[in-house]
Amino acid sequence: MVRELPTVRAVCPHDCPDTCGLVVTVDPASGKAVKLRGDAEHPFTHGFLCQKVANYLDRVYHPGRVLHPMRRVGRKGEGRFERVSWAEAIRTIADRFRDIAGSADGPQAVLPYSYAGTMGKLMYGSLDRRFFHRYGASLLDRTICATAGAAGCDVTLGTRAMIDPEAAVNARYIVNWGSNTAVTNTHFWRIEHEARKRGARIVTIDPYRSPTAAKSDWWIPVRPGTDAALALGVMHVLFREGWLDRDYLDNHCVGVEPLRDRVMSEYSPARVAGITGLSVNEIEQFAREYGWAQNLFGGPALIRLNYGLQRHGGGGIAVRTVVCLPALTGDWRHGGGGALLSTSKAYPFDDTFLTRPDLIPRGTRTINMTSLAEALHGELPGPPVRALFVYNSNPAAVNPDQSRVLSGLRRDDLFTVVHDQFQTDTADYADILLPATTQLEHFDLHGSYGHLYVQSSNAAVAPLGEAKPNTEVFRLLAREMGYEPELFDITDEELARGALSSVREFEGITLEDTRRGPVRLNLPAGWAPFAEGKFPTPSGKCELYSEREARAGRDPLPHYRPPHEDPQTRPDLAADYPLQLLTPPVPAFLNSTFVNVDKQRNSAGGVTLEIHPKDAAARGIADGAAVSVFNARGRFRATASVGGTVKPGVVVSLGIWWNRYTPDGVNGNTTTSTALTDLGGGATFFDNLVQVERV
Ligand SMILES: Nc1nc2c(c(=O)[nH]1)N[C@H]1C(S)=C(S)[C@@H](COP(=O)(O)OP(=O)(O)OC[C@H]3O[C@@H](n4cnc5c(=O)[nH]c(N)nc54)[C@H](O)[C@@H]3O)O[C@H]1N2
Ligand SMILES: Nc1nc2c(c(=O)[nH]1)N[C@H]1C(S)=C(S)[C@@H](COP(=O)(O)OP(=O)(O)OC[C@H]3O[C@@H](n4cnc5c(=O)[nH]c(N)nc54)[C@H](O)[C@@H]3O)O[C@H]1N2
Ligand SMILES: [Mo]
Repeated sequence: MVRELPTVRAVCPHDCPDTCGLVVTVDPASGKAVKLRGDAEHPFTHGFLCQKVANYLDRVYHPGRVLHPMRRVGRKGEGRFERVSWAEAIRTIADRFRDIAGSADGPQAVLPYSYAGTMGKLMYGSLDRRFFHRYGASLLDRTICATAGAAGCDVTLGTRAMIDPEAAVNARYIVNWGSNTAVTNTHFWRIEHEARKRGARIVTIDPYRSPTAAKSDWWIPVRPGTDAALALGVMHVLFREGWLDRDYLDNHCVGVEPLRDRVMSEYSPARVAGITGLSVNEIEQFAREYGWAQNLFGGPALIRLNYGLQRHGGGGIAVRTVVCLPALTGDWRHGGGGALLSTSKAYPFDDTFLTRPDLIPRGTRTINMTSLAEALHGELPGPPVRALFVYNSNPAAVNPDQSRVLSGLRRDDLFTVVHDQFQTDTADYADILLPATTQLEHFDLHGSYGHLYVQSSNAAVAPLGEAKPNTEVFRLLAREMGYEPELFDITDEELARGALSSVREFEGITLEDTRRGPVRLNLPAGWAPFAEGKFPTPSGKCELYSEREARAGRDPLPHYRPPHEDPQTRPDLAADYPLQLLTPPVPAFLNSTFVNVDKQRNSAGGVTLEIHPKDAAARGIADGAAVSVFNARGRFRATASVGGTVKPGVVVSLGIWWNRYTPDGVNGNTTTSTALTDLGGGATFFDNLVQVERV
């Protein structure tokens, strides 16, 4: 009887704000996990799991799991391997690392490459960082997802835009801004829904009629990359009509007058309409509803902004600009009002202890992960990249300018190690492929970027085959390299205990508590960090005007910066490639994770291209036709889906497919560029002009 078997509490490790609590049932006779469900007692995720993780056992017990260390026998990219022992694999890597360190190129010719395959504190970044710091490898700037928005928020607020997400039930005007909340943050969508039952209106600003936009009360189809202009137009109306919280502006903000002058002279609704593709009426109505939320809907406005608006050349300034809005209306005063990007900064984990930045040799270079194509082709300053160590990431599928990433990975003189649970597109290029444990096979400690609970994930089953957790791989490598035992002979539990240092938010929270279930940070219910100003900026205020930006030689005020590839400002480029392509994730996948699970891939269907009937007709493309999507960087095939999910001039192809499952072996990232955002050096996946033709 399954009901009587022991259960273990775990946590979903995936890169998603919800960080769900899991309960895993284990059959002691076989040592296998036989059932996995959501933790009904979890105060934020309430036992509901997305379709991907509800089927997590399909991933754990997938026949494609890498179970032993392997060595490449075929050509790079072919994916042919033979089994070797862990001892031999570790020795091979250490020998190569020692060789490189002793050569004229030095240890910086080794590039560690990782992102958020798991969000667990230990497996995301702990002994791996210590190892590469100790070795002296190049540092990696992890920009592929969130740095533009982080930098943008930082200018205005001094930290990420955040509130207590559970308090959002009190919001009465909720704006999903570049956020596919119903798909990418389902438990917060549930809260939005609860607020709607209490009278809230839900609006979604997105060039794509995403599932979230479709379920909202109002879809505002802004032109890609123009969100800052829209926010500035809203400010224009707020100043013009005097729909402002004067007291909040006077006491908690700097730069009100210069901002007013800027928006009154430069961002009239008529000009903003021309930039954003919205009508003057839409802009005026949105400004009125936003500025008058208290009167019209009986509660504060909340902007749930996310990543869509960040992935453009002006993504940093767009976020900086949008997060000025709640200061104008004073919505920060009210629990559940204001703006929410990420709660990650609410967790004061001791990352210095985990990663030991003091070990980094002075003068070590940093490589921006978004520039992997350039790094692999020797186009960055410093020594060539001679060895690449990939874990928690699948750059062959997720990185921009894919053709050049793949040609870089094909280099014969590059030594590539991949540590993963599966033989991904990237693993096909590995010289050494190492088997990784899944979340059910190791212990980890979790914060969240969508709620305020600390959790531990307990190991439910023994590692499958010879799989090892990330921490263990670096313990073995450190031992082989002869590194100091005091840095590496530390258990995962000891690492977790150290990360939970005794700062206020963790006071009284022990590791043992977190192993029994989610523990809320010591923050009051309805936590509203900026209710009384107290912004962690240099001035201590919300910086509408930023002295720091001025000193950095940038415009100190919010402004609109067009995308790199903007049909309005780059008519030369648009003459050949007139359509703005967006490639956000399909609900069945988590970035490129789960693409190899049949149930998920079948539910995703195939590679599609959503296109407006007018753009389709102009190209002789019928619904269901095979099309080719291309620009100067690359070309991929898709099936046309002609309809009203996009405006003319915009096309959408959901991803992120593994290349091997696409019609022609490359995914949408074959067209995306490695150009960076204005602030934060972030990726610009959605800033991408293409042409489409019938095949
Ligand atoms: N199911 C599922 N959930 C996920 C993920 C996943 O892959 N699958 N990924 C996780 C990760 S790593 C992240 S970072 C988050 C991402 O979470 P979100 O930011 O919510 O997700 P995206 O789909 O990347 O982007 C949101 C929307 O922005 C729109 N968009 C594109 N360009 C613009 C623009 O210029 N302006 C505006 N206003 N909107 C624009 C897109 O059309 C898209 O619908 O989700 C996490 N959750
Ligand atoms: N075109 C386009 N490209 C995008 C995006 C987009 O919207 N459009 N989204 C971008 C975003 S938001 C992000 S965050 C990135 C995501 O890019 P990545 O961080 O590379 O994410 P995944 O594709 O999910 O790949 C994670 C890999 O880590 C492995 N893994 C999981 N757990 C572990 C573990 O414990 N140990 C080890 N060693 N490996 C593990 C998984 O099996 C998987 O292969 O992609 C970006 N790329
Ligand atoms: Mo992400």
